[in-house]
Amino acid sequence: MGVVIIDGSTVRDFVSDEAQFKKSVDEQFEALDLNKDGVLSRGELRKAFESMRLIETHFGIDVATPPEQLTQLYDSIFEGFDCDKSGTVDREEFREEIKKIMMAIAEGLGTCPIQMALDDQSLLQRAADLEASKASSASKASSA
Ligand SMILES: [Ca+2]
Repeated sequence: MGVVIIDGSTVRDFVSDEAQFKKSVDEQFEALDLNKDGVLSRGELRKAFESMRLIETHFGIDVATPPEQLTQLYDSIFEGFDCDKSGTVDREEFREEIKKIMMAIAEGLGTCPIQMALDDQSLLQRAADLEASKASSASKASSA
């Protein structure tokens, strides 16, 4: 968990860097695909969102959400990812939806930088890392 300062352009740059974005999202996908069958099931995706704690917390404060309401929420998230209604989420569907979510986050952040406490593996953390590495590689001669 680290604290980073990001704004909308940090996130947008990350999403538009296709190779980097694909690599990061693919890694997340593989980590989430617990039974390694190449697709995400309803349960696997639910675990992912539970671990991101996007829904149970509101600005870092736990809010009590009734279990049946949570299940409805997770179902609607799943439907959003499962474009072809196959009952599973494949790599492309996952990437497309993550892209939409990231762009929505970028939109929400706008041009006003905010501090966020992030999990080291989160995509927003990756976005911040990418920006930092670009900034540092621009200022020093290539030594890799
Ligand atoms: Ca799976």
